[in-house]
Amino acid sequence: MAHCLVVGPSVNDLDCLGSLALAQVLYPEATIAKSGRLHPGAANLYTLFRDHLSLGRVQDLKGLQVEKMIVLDTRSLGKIQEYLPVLPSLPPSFEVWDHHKQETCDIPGALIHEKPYGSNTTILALELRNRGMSVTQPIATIALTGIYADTGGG
Ligand SMILES: [Mn+2]
Repeated sequence: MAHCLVVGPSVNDLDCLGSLALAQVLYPEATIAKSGRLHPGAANLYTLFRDHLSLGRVQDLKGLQVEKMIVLDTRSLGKIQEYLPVLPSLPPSFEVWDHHKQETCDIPGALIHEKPYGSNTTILALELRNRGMSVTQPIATIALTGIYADTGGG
């Protein structure tokens, strides 16, 4: 059965957490995993909002057959290494949402959605708006924190 897995770079920062929160709305069928390591600010936000997030742990991915891996806020294979060893095989397809336009993508065959915005969360927020999708208040709060953190707010 085709299955999507959404991840961000390890360590997850606030922009990554914002991106994961919006991915939860964009990909309601997907499994979404958080890194085992969170930046201190992201760890605080996660503690406050964990009931609104459906983020699995890396160890829970064991044996998951992933048809497509959706990668947020990075395009570097090195930054998603944390998740790959627990999967039975390398996912056959990758989709990337990333704002690091100056970086080279080394994820094999990745389809890249990229915009030069200050925060990666903004790319996903605009995609949701384009699709006419709305988010709950807690998800919007997490997203705004990510945008604020990556655009000069902290
Ligand atoms: Mn970012």
